[in-house]
Formats: sequence, C-alpha cells, structure tokens
Amino acid sequence: MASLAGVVACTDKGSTPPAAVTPAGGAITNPGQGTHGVVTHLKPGELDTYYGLWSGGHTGDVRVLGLPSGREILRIPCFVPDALVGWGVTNESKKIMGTRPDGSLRYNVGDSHHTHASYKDGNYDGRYAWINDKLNSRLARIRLDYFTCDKIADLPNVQGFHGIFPDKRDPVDEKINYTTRVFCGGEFGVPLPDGISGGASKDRSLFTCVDAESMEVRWQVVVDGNCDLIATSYDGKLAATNQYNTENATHYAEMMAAERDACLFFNIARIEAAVKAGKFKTYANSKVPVVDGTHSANQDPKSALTAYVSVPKNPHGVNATPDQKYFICAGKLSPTATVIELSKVLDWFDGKLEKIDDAIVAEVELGLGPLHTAFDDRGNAYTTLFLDSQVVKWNVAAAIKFHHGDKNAKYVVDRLDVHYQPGHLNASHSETIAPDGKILAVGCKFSKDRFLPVGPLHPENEQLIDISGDKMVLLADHPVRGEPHDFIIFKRELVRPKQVYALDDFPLAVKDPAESGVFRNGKKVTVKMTSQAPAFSLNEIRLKKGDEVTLILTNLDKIEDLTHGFAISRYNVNFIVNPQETASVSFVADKPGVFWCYCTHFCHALHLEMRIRMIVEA
Ligand code: K7E
Ligand code: CUA
Ligand code: CA
Repeated sequence: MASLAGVVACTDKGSTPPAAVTPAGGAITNPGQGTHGVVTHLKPGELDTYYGLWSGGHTGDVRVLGLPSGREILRIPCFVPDALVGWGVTNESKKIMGTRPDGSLRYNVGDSHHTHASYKDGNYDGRYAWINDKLNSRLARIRLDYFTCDKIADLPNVQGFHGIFPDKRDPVDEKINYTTRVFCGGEFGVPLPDGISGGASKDRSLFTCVDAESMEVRWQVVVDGNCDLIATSYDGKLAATNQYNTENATHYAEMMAAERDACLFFNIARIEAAVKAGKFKTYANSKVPVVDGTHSANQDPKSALTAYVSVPKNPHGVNATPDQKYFICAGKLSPTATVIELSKVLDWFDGKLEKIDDAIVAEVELGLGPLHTAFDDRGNAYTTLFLDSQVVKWNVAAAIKFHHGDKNAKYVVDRLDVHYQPGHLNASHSETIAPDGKILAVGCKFSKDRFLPVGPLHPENEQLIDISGDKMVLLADHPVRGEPHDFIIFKRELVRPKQVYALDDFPLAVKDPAESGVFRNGKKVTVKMTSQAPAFSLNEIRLKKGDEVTLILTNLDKIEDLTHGFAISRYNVNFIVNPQETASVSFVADKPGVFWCYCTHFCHALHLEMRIRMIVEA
C-alpha cells in the first residue's frame, strides 16, 4: 500500500502527466524538480502500463508486478513448492521440478536471483523468461503465454550458479535473430574429476550454455577464476562474465588479494565450432561437452575461445549498453565502472588489437560500491552505489571523453539518495535496443526505518524512480519480501497472456463428465473426474487401504477466472485446476476412513457445497 500513501496527486489517466508530483510524505525530495510524467497511484480499475518480472529470492519463484503502481499480481512458482497452485503437489509440476526414486521432490528449497526474458531483433519478444536457482544450480523457464514454469534444467559440474543472460541472436546464422541460448555463470569452484588440461585437479568454475527451446545443457567452458553475472552482445557473438575471484581462492581475504580481476569474454561461434569439431571432454557425471577456456589454453587470439579483460578489484555486475557498443563492468571494491568496447574485443579475436586490455575505453570514478547498471534512451547509465546508498546517473559518451583526457567532460549527471544499500536496479526495457527512459526500480537491500517495524526481519525496500527528466525523482517505497535481487520491466503490450487453457494440450484430459469413474487394475487405481461449478463429476471415491491412486481432474469450466481447487483432508493434497486445465496427483490410500475432498478456490455461490467424500475401506 506504500504507493497509496499520497505519492502522487493524480487526477487523470497514466498517459496524462499529473499536475504535481509530491514525493512520499514530503520527506524525500529532489529540490528544484519540475513535473514529471510518471503516475504511481492508479485509480481503481486502472491498469498499469508495464509488467515487472521480479526474482523471488528464497521463495524460488518469479513475482509479476504491475508498474508503475508496484502492485504484485502473481507469483509463478519454479523451484519451491507453492500451496496455491499445488506446485510440487501435482504430478505435472513434480515432473518439471524433478523427483527422487520414491516420488518425493529432489529439492524443496531454492535461491533465485536473476530473471531475464527472450529477445527478438534486440528487444523482448514476450515468449519466455528464465530464472536461476543459485542453491541447487537449476535454470527454470517461464512461458509468458500462460505465465507458468514449463521446464527446469539442471546444470552439471557447477555450484553457486549465479548470473544468467539469454543471447540476443545467433552469432553465425543471419536468419536467427532471436534468443536460442541462455548463458549461465557458475560462481563457486568445485573439484573436477580429472582436471581440464591434464594435471592435478584444481577447484574450477564453469560457464554453461543451455538451449532456450529444449532446455538441454549444450556445452560448458572451464575457466580460470570464477563466473558471476552475465551480459550478451546484440550481435550474438560475445558473452561476458565479471570475475571477482581470479585468485581462485576459497576464503574471502584471499579473494581480495589481486588489485585487478577480470571481465571474461566468450567467443560463442568459436566455442560452438570447437564442440562440433569434438574438441572437448566430458566428465563421468554428465555427457555435456566441456571445452577449455583457461588462460593458458587461449593465448593465441586467432583461435582463442576466451579473452580475459583486466578490471579493478572484485567487480560486480556486467551490463550491455542499449547502443550495442559496450559492456559496463561495475567495480564493487573499486569506486569505478569500466567501459569495454565490444568491437575492440572482436578485433582482438581477429588478431587486429594487440592487447586485449586496450578494449577498455573508459574507467571512471562513480562512488563507493558500484554494483549494477541500467540505461535510458539518451545515452545515460544508472549505477547503484551500495556503500554510498545512491544511484548515480552518468553519461557513457562523456565518460569515454573524460577517460581520453577531456577533463571538462562532466560525465556524472545526477545523484540520488536511496534507502538503503541498493543492489540491482533496472529501467523499463533497459537492456534492449529500445529503452524508454521512463521508470527505474531500485532494489534496496536494507529498509531500516522505512516501514512499520515487524521484529528482526525487515522487508527490503524497492524504490521507484522517475528518470524521464534530467534529474531523477524518487516516487515510491515498496516493501518486498526478501530477497528478490533482480528484475526486468517491459511494456504491457509485449505479452497477451491466455486466460483459458486448451483441453487438447493435456494428454490425460477427462473431456466428458461421462468418462468419470474409479478404475481398478489390481492395487493400481485411476480416478477420473471433472469439475464444473459448483460440482465435481463424482459424488464419492471408493478405495481400499493400500491402493496406489492416481487422481486426474479436468476443469471443464470455460469461463475466464473460473478456477477450482481440489484438496483431500489429511492426505496432504491440494491443487487448483484453471479453466480447461487438467492436473493429476498420485498417492497411496494408506489411511482408512472417510475423508472429505473439497474445492479450495472460491468459484461459485455454492463453493462451500462443492465437496465429495473419499472412502477408504480397511
Ligand atoms: Cu545479482 Cu544480488 Cu545475486 Cu548483485 S547479485 S546485488
Ligand atoms: Cu469450485 Cu470452489
Ligand atoms: Ca579478487
């Protein structure tokens, strides 16, 4: 409700600028500001102009927000069970999540950090989004037609899988101008069974490529040092990861030993060619081809798969500018941002640039603790300063001029205090060729005094900033459940979600109530059922103790928003079926007695009456 607290005196639609912008409580002001166009307080019934996809952190889901209001609309479960939809309860969701031989979930905790969406022609195309699970090294895909998770890939050979980024087109095939790969950075080194270039095994990090369609792991690259966050170029040729642990250390003090670490570039076409040519090895636990991206194996630029660009001490994020020219690596322990020109990196790979570090075209001071960078449509970058609790707005072209000796080039345009210790930030369509320079969300790691106290665990404070003018204007505070880390923001026109499923998409669908019944084959029992408000197609389900039951439920209601739930008392079963959706659960009828099964989703005036009995005979 933070957005309702008198943020904006709005009197009209989002398209019309309000008469005045009054920052929350009058306490946060940016003196001298004129009127800006972003309205955060929508009138009842008004729709937001942007979707935000928010990483869910420990809850292992993706949260869908409407922006600029900041209202949370949906949570899409991925890595962690979810009691609303029965994620981790239904057979269909368990198959996506992965199970042990006894049918239980392989993992039921997660730690998601980064979410990014698929591209076409350099802009989002509304097909897919992806999210990582750092804890158990998984990558989940969300299909944006239904806003559901449909596949999860397991990355072999890595721990601490952190950054992700989809490619923006194919590096070789002219016709493929959309995302076909997702790159994943393994942060923690783990011992590999037999080293990489022969010799003793050292703990190693790997960079992983996952196929965007099949979600199979395509290949991996062993590197020196670690991987962390990922950026991809618009021509599809390059991906990069920031490295804070070039020391290959296992303890933090040693991870800070070197004055400079690296931004590590991957030549995607060459890696694909090496894999095709069979120049890889595999490890016993997987069939995934692994190529050698270490320093020593990539000395000759003309054949190198990787290039290590030196950047100051323990850098954090790496981000691609929307003009397609640069990657920006934020310094974290250094107060700087390093701007790397991509055409020069390609020149190095072609043998036309002598030293790879000459690809650095600027290294400028921004403030203390720079972490992540977002962009507008006017050549400006916005970088979070964790230690300074600020967002700094700076001009990339001016920074390059300054770096080349023009000391009059004022690259810092504006600074804004945020509350407090910001990590990620992102602007509308920031990392696409079409940023619109309107709104910027900032994920502040600490909220301290910004919300009512609720004991030791504070929410995080996500702040919304209007970046449409020269000066940034703070618009709103939003408490969020920890710990989202990252998010993207895109225009609502991009997606046209379907609101009713297609019966034929479900092989198990019970298409007619007449097909309902309890079908026995020895101990194995299949229960087929349909739901149509306010009734299930069976009045009771008769079973024998010890039956191995699979219950299939199809919701035959066709009306938008008419969802039913199905829960079995004392049997740990609860899930929903959306209109025309089919879901199934399997369980052993191990407790004799009479158990009420009821609809858990309010569907009808007779919702409470929508219940049947399961009778288990001893
Ligand atoms: Cu994206 Cu928080 Cu995982 Cu930076 S990391 S803050
Ligand atoms: Cu069906 Cu409630
Ligand atoms: Ca380091």
